[in-house]
Amino acid sequence: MKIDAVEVREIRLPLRERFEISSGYSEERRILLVRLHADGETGWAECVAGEDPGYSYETTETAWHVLSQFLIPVLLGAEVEGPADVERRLSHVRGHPMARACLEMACWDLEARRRGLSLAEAVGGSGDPVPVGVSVGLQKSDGLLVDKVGGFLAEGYRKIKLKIKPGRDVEMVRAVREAFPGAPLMVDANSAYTLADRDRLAQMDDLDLLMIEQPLAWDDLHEHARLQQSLETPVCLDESIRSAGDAELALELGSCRIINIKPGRVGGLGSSRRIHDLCRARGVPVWCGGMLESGVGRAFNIALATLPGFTIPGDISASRRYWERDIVDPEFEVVDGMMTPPSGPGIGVAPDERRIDKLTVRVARWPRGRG
Ligand code: NPG
Repeated sequence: MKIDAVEVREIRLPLRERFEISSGYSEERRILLVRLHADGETGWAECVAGEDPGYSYETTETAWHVLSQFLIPVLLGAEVEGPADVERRLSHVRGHPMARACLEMACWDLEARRRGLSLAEAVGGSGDPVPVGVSVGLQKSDGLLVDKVGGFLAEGYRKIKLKIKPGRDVEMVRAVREAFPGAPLMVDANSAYTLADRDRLAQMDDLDLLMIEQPLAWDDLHEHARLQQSLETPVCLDESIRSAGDAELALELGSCRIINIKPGRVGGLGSSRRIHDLCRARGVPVWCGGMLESGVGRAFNIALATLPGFTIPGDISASRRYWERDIVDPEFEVVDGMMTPPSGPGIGVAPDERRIDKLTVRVARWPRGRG
C-alpha cells in the first residue's frame, strides 16, 4: 500500500480527576493522534508520550518534532508492505520508541481494516473478553485510598495497582491490605527507590502483593537483578523494557519475574508481540500496561491483551475511569471486571471527528500544503 497522506494533531483531553504518580501528576493529557491514508483507507493511532519527561525522555513535544522531521518524511509516498515494513523503515531513528510506535500502530489499524479483520484477530489474539485491572494514583490520605480501592473492587476490577513512593508505601499498602484481605493488589513505584531502600521494599513481602513494579531506576537492569534476589515478591519491569532485546537481557540477568508490555512504550505491536513470545517461551507472565490513553490507544491495548501469554489483568480500564467523554464511539466498558475487544475492522471503534476537531490545538498534514 502506498502511504499517500499523513496527519498528526494534538488534542487536549482533561482527566476527570488528577492522576498522581511518584514523579508528578497529570490533570490534562496532551495526546498526539496520527492518521495514515493509503489506497482510500485510513489508519488511526495515538502517541503515548507524556507532557513532561518524568516517565520517559519522550514528551508530546519531542514526539511531534521526531514525527514531523524524521519519521513521517520517510513514510510519505512509500509503498509499504505492512506494519513490519513500517517498523523497519523507521529503525534508523535511535530511541524515540513512542514516536515510532504510533506510526507502526496506525499501519496495523490500516491493514486490519483493509483485510476486514479486528485488531485482535490481526495481531493473532483470541478476540475473547479479557479480565482487566485498574491503576489508582497517589491520594491525599490512606482513608481516601481505601475508599477508592473499595469502589473499584465493587465495580469488579480484577487487579488493583497502587502507586507508591518513599513515605507513602508500606503503611499505606498495609491499610489497603487490611481493608481488603483477599484482593489482587500490586504496587508501582515508577523508579522512586534505590538499592539503599532494599529493607523497606522487603517489608512488602508480608503484604501478599502480586508484584512490585519498577522500583528502581528507569534504565537499570543490574540493580533490579540484585533487588529481585533479596525479595520474595516478584519484580515487574515497565520503564526499563523498551524492546525485546531489553526483555531478553532482563530475563537473563534475573532483573524481574514479570513484564509489563505497553505497545506505545516498546515501539509498537510487532515489538510487543516479540516480547510476549519471548516471555511465553520462558514461562514468564506478561500484562498490558496503560498510559492514560484515549479510546484510540485503548483499542490497541485490549487487542494485544487477548494474546495467550497475557495471564495477568492489564491496566485497561473503562473510558469513564479517566474521561468525562471518550473520543471514540462506542466508549470502552468494563462489565464484571471484563472488557470485550471490539469486533469490527481495525480498532473497531469510531473516532468522533467533530469532537476531536474541537479538542485540537494544532494539526500538521502531509503532503505539505494540504488543507
Ligand atoms: O490505566 O492507562 C492507565 C494508566 C495506568 O498507572 C498507569 N500508568 O506507570 O504505568 C504507569 C502509569 C503511567 C501513567 C505512566 C501515565 C506514565 C503516564
